[in-house]
Amino acid sequence: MTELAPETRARVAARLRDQRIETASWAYGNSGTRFKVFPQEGVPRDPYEKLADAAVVHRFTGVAPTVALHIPWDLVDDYADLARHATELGVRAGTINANVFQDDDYKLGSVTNPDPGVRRKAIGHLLECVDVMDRTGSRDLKLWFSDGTNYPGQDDVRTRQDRLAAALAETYDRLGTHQRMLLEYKLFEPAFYMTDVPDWGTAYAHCIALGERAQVVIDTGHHAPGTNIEFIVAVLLRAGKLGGFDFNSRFYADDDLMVGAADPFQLFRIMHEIVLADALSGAGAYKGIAFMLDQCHNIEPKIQAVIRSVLNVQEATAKALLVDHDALRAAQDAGDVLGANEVLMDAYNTDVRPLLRSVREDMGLDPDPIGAYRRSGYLEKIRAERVGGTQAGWGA
Ligand code: LRH
Ligand code: MN
Repeated sequence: MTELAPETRARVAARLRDQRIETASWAYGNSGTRFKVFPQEGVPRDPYEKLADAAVVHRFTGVAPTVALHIPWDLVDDYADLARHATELGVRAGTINANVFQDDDYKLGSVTNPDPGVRRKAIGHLLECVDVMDRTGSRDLKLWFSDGTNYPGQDDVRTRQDRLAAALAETYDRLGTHQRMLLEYKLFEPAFYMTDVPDWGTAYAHCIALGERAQVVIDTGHHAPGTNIEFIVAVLLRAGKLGGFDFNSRFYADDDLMVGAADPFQLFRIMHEIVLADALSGAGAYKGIAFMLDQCHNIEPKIQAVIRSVLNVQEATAKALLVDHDALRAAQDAGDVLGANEVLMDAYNTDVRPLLRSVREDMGLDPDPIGAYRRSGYLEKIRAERVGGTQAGWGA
């Protein structure tokens, strides 16, 4: 691709400056697999320290001003004080994630559990998370349910869907007018026969039944191998039901690796659908799609991995913004199969790193965020300071 025309560069640069990517508090804590959690020096011991690390990501990237919280992993006495602390650090509390997947009572399910007392307890937690949103000023409540069964016949599918619908409706009714419910689906794990919200269709059906402030979240690691995720993006956009993304990447299952690491072309195809629909920023046709990272950095340095992930999303977005939509549409309308594909691949094969470096300079940032972070000595500082106490983790 030839040198960018000044107006193209200006248009793309403006969109990249306005991009907003939400990082996840739990990505800064220890995480692992059922085999092992490898603790790392300098890991935060509480939500305040997690916010400090997230603020460093925002300081060097300029596009990560909000941090998703997970309750009770980010349990504090005073959520308003935590939100104030975030603001002092230059970030904001973002999406509130409920957790009804780690309590002993939820072995046979949380909101779908056969035991009405357990369902009541689970709904109670969802309502408490809305209380937290009221104090942190968060717009979105994200709900992922590990609920499911392991053997055919273990429980009745339609009855569990009824229980789920009732819990979602009660929680939806508790939301304020400026608040949204984001329903996340996942094909399997920890349940291995049936998951109650396994796919976009099930999530979509529940969101339709609930109302306009119920939207679907696409976690890029939650699909069967070979799933065309950008197709789901396009369909949910068209239906006005795409609430956001949990970005990560995977080679096999819900690996929660750095977004774009395993399949940068897939991330580009997803961002192409977003840009094509003018859904990148809240200003476009689609209001407030949340672009969130939901990852676990089991063996790699966590803060640097989050910065790398933000850069991967920026690079995929920049390539998508370079797609010549008019040429693409013309080739598509002409049935020019290879021509249309070439328009897309031309953008994908463009090295956008020089453009992003200059956009960062425009923003008063170091063009090389990872280099700047490594030179900052922040990791050495937290390794020295954060001694003692209990390192944060999934608590599983
Ligand atoms: C479930 C999930 C969900 C979160 C959790 C941290 O796999 O993607 O979004 O609550 O990871
Ligand atoms: Mn997720």
